[in-house]
Amino acid sequence: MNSACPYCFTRLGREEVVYRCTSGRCQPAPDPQATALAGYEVATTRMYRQVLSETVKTLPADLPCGLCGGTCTQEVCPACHRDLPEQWRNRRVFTMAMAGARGSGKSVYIAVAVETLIRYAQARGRTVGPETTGTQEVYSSRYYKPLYQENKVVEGTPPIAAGGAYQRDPLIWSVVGGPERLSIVMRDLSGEDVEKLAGVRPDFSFIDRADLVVFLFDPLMLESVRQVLAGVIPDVDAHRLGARPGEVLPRILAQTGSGTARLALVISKFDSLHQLPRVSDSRAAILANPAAHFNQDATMRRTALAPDLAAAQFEADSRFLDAEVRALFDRINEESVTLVADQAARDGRIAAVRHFAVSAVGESPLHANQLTQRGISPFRVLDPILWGLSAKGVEL
Ligand SMILES: Nc1nc2c(ncn2[C@@H]2O[C@H](COP(=O)(O)OP(=O)(O)OP(=O)(O)O)[C@@H](O)[C@H]2O)c(=O)[nH]1
Ligand SMILES: [Mg+2]
Ligand SMILES: [Zn+2]
Ligand SMILES: [Zn+2]
Repeated sequence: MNSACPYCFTRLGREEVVYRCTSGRCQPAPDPQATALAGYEVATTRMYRQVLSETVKTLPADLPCGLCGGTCTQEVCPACHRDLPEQWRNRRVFTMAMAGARGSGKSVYIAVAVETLIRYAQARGRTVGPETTGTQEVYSSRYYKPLYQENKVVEGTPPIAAGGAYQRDPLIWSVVGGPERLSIVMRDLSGEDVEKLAGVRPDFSFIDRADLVVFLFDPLMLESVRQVLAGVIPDVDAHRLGARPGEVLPRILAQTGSGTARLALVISKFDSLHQLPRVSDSRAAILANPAAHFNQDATMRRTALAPDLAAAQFEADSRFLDAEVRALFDRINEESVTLVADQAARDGRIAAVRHFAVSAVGESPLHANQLTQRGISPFRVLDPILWGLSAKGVEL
């Protein structure tokens, strides 16, 4: 697993390097290629490329600027021209993107997955920390604080072209203590953007290049589930009800084609389905089955096992869960979602698809200002990420 650009997810070749002028004398100019891949205006200073050849056997650490005579020291992505973090070229980089309709739980998932990842890695003798101060700041103010300190419902992620689009910069986490330093890059998406996606878009091409696309399917968006659960689950988020997941997934899959990305097709807010046994519903019996894999979570228990054994158990458990969740899609009359994803895998547009069920919060919020009563109790949140990592040969 080579390094990859944390913005556009393009793998960095070992044969070329691009630097941009950092003398301070060259002014940034509008950059059409960078703008197209970003989805908003980007300006860059003059860039210079060096390719390995007969005469150049090693890549230089900087390049002279032909315009101002200064030195170009900032390495940028050859595709989208964005600045790469320091020492980035030699990292192993795992890239993942969150996808789903408005309110499907992407941002909450990121917050809870990061916290769980930190705890899980710690139990495995590793540390996970923010790679950049940007990640630290955005994560803390937009994800961690609202959820873990203020116990509030987080705000909808603004469209990327709008002001205040904090998701422009990816969240970058480094995992230290394993065989090699690993970086995990997460890109959050605005459901509003996703719902408007039409055709194949350069600014969404990172989805195709991602190692893992986590697509959140919110069961509460289904009329059939909503009606049954009315009265059991409060409707705090009714005002930001998004599109049906079945309409959104094809828009995401339309961005794929290279067969790189693995698709985790995830039923989010699974705690809400756990409420079905409380009401009289034909699906209650399956969901109430205590032996079902979607009623158990062994994530933290596996950390006590030897890595090989933990990986084997995870794989077996995850395959069972996949089958159960597939069957569940059938029971909620959304088998078309599974079919569309399977077709993309068969056509080689994505590398694979697997089904998951997660709950980030663990319960439905009663008020926008009170996210949980019992505190956040994540359920199976790491599964999609562990699956994606394991496919790349990384066993956390
Ligand atoms: N019951 C339950 N509700 C959840 C869970 N996770 C998120 N929610 C609810 O879903 C709402 C939306 O979550 P967000 O993470 O903001 O959704 P999003 O997908 O980021 O939405 P956009 O940013 O608009 O695309 C939250 O405010 C919670 O009320 C969960 O695990 N269980
Ligand atoms: Mg969001
Ligand atoms: Zn890039
Ligand atoms: Zn210059």
